Amino acid sequence: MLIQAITPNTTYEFAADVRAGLTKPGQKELLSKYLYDDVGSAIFEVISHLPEYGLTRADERLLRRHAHDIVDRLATPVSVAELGSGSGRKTRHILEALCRRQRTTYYPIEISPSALAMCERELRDIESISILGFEREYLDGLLEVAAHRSTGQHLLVLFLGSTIGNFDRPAGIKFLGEVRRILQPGDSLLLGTDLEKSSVQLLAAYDDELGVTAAFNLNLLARINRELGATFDLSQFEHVARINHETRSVEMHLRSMRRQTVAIDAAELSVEFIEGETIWTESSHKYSLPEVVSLAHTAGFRCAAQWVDDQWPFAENLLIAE
Ligand code: AVI
Repeated sequence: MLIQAITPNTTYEFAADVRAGLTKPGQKELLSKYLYDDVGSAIFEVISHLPEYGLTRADERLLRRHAHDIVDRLATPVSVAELGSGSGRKTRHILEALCRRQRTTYYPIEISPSALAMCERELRDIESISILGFEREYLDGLLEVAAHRSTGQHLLVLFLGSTIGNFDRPAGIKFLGEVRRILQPGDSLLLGTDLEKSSVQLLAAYDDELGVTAAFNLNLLARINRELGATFDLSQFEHVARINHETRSVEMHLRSMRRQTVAIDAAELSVEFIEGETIWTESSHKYSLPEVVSLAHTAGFRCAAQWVDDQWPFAENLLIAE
């Protein structure tokens, strides 16, 4: 697999984002994309196996059960681009169904080089597949993939695992609109969305008994210590999951257990925390089926089909660019 590398000044950008988030008046925050360094990505992989967190298994079940139906509905010939490929395990079902019909090029787009490498290892044995990975942000990568397409070649974009839920609703619609602008009419987007469920089920999923999600969240502070020379004492922060009924999301926070000051060298910053104050690190928005149809429409897609899991409320939505 060819991985097209970029070398942005990521430490500088990370430090600037941390400074902006921790000096915000009111609620302090850190961007959820920084949860996924190599350690965070490995912990997320463990989360996906937790009994309380059914999301990833529902996503995979749907893809396994309906891959042929999904592929039958696509305009062909088609190449596949995936936004955030992760390990590639779920994608195998779609790629195998497609490779039975045609030789297929698969473009995983990932900011994590280790995830790209893992995905290549997972999928390279599929017959009739070519894999060309892009170490890029989603939209930059998709622009490059679109530039590679030949005349008459359609694109299927995969945005699985309800990653869309980590955007707030307006940002999610804006993002889908940007994806749509890169596509051509008849191209498709397979969008995974976690559906609304009870608060009890959500709190268990985002604050599991074993403390894996807590470790995933706290790793963000450990990462800032490692990469930006900060002095966060991890034993003085605790993971909190809370439901936000207004935004229909579950939020992750890190709560300061006492009054404390933390220095962050690379951000030239010293931050004060009062006891009980939180840093907001992630929101996971939950959807209804009609809402997905309507947000797809707003972004310039027609929703051609929805498949819903029978064990964990989750939907795979096939959207066609109009
Ligand atoms: C990647 N994303 C869809 C996960 C979610 O459920 O929002 C990330 C996650 N955060 C805590 N657990 C899992």
